[in-house]
Amino acid sequence: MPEDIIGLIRENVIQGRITKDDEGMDEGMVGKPGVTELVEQALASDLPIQDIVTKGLSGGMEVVGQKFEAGEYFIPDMLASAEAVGVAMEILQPRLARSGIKTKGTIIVATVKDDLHDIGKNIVSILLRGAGYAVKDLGHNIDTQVIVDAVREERPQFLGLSALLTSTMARMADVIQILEENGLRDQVKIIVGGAPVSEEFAKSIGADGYGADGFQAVAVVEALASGTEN
Ligand code: B12
Repeated sequence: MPEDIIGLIRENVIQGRITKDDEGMDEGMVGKPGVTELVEQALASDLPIQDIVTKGLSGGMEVVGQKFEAGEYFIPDMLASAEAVGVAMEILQPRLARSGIKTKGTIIVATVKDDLHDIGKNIVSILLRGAGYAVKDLGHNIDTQVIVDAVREERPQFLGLSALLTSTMARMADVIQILEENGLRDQVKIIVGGAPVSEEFAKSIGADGYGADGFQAVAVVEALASGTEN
């Protein structure tokens, strides 16, 4: 059943199993398809990439977060799942990337200072590239001044900021404030995202847009580009 493939991808992200040879958390998993084999099966079955990403990969990471919070998972477990998502996105990337298309605009993305979470930002980057934008990914744990300097030098149309910790969300406001102080705020549209970020928070710090997931990130950028955002 094709729908089950998505469920199995989700389960194997939770197990942190990249290939059929991996053990995972539960016993008796060796030999069963891992994320790599399952994502390839999903593509061969023409399952929507949006479902693979949101229900399979992000859905799995959501459960991993719950398990970490419950004290059931530890950092190495989170990392194993994170790696499985990274491998899956590498497989999906060629399907998402459009070749030979004139870029619609440039976007700089970064995870803010003191925040090491980069899976969500990477997904956003891949989907934006797939939608035809030239993405410059500065990486994670990026100093506020480095982001500001990149905006000054590269003059992108968009800046996408990611934060996964309540303690690092405020760095997004810092970036906006320093861009303002340097007279650079008006030349770039800023979108923000990450699990603790909300539409309200985005508005409160003066961002131009918020996306709850990678697909929304693309929709928000497209709306800002065409001036149809509210
Ligand atoms: C994987 C993970 C890690 C990995 C990160 C590996 C990596 N390379 O990214 C590691 C092990 C390093 C890690 C470390 C820590 N983590 Co952690 N981690 C997670 C976990 C389980 C999953 C995050 C993830 O990848 N989600 C999947 C992706 C696809 O979703 P996403 O990031 O939300 O991104 C989507 C959207 O948010 C949106 N989006 C994201 N960015 C952007 C940007 C823009 C512009 C837009 C528009 C949209 C957008 O689109 C994305 C794609 O759909 C979360 C739990 C959770 N539910 O979030 C905890 C979580 C974020 N971690 C947490 C904690 C506490 C930590 C540590 C402090 C643990 C510790 N004691 O050391 C450290 C902090 C390290 C640091 N300084 O950053 C807490 C944060 C609590 C809080 N309120 O702040 C969480 C919520 C777990 C929990 N429930 O307790 N973590």
